Amino acid sequence: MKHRLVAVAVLAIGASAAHAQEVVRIGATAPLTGTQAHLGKDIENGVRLAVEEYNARGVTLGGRKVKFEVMAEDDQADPKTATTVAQRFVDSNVKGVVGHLNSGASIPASRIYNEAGVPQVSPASTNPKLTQQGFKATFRTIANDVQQGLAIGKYAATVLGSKVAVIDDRTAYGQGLADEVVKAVKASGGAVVSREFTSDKATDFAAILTKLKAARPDVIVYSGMDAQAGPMLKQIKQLGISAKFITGDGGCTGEIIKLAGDAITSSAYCTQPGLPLEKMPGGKNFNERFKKRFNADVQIYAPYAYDAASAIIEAMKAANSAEPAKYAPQIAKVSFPGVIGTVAFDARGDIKDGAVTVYQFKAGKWEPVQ
Ligand code: ABU
Repeated sequence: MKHRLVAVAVLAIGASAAHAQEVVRIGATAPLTGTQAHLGKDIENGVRLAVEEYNARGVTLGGRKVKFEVMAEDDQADPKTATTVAQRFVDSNVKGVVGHLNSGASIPASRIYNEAGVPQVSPASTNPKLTQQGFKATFRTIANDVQQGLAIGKYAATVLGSKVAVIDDRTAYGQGLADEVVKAVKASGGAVVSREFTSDKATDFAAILTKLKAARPDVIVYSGMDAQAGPMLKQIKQLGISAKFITGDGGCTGEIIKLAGDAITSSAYCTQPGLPLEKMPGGKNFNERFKKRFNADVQIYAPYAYDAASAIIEAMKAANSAEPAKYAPQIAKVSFPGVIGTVAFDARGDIKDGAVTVYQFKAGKWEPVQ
């Protein structure tokens, strides 16, 4: 009798061990409060959708069923907070991180991930420096600002007008992109007639716009986020400046349309690294699943965040392990059909074949023009 009880107990323990799931934590970080929260939530939701769909399909690593869990953290678009968040992820045994949104957050945080050996895949940080540091497990699923700056500068100088004024927000993203724009304007035969800067917290642009007006630009390039670009468009109208306006992905959102009100017209343009959502190979289907799950529209970065989380999980599957030391080298080798297209990285960790799309504001929304 005693032997039978022991046997039953052993069987029960064996069965529960076989069913026990190993929890694998994936970090998702971006500004989840403040003026960029709509973009940060877009990233968090993209990661959540990927994780939920992999969990539903079921993933087994090293013979054990795993359950992926998202640990979401607010970096407040702040470089110092981003490093605190990065350390919190490392201390919480997070196996991979999707983030950050802002280049100014991703770059300092990447040092902490690199030292701890935790892979980082940014879905939004476009400053080229992020992947130029020589870190082996730093990747991004979005084209960088060398490509985006070239597209903006060339389009501004050759299509919108040869006299170009450039304003940036002095963040790693804004300043880095503006530098690339200036190079491209000059290379395209245009002239930079004014170069001004503001900050990513500013709301009043009257002084720099008044100064810039005197240079009579054909086009104003704003390199920063929608929270500044929207009010800036209003103040451009108030000052009677008739120049065209173009901004990068940080301002290429639905939010800028709300913030600018009737000051946004068909003279406004923007760019996004990547294809329009409806032209991404998996875009239409992703959009439907995203809307159904979150009752929210995709802003910009959700497909890139979904594919970033997928790249981490596909690499774990290839390594048959969630241990960063084992699966990190596999991220460099992934090649799978993502929402945005084929997800594969070059030797630096940048997405291969990153495209840039130019949009014009028409009939109440952004329409791709090139
Ligand atoms: N790519 C635009 C916003 C994010 C960044 O700082 O790079």
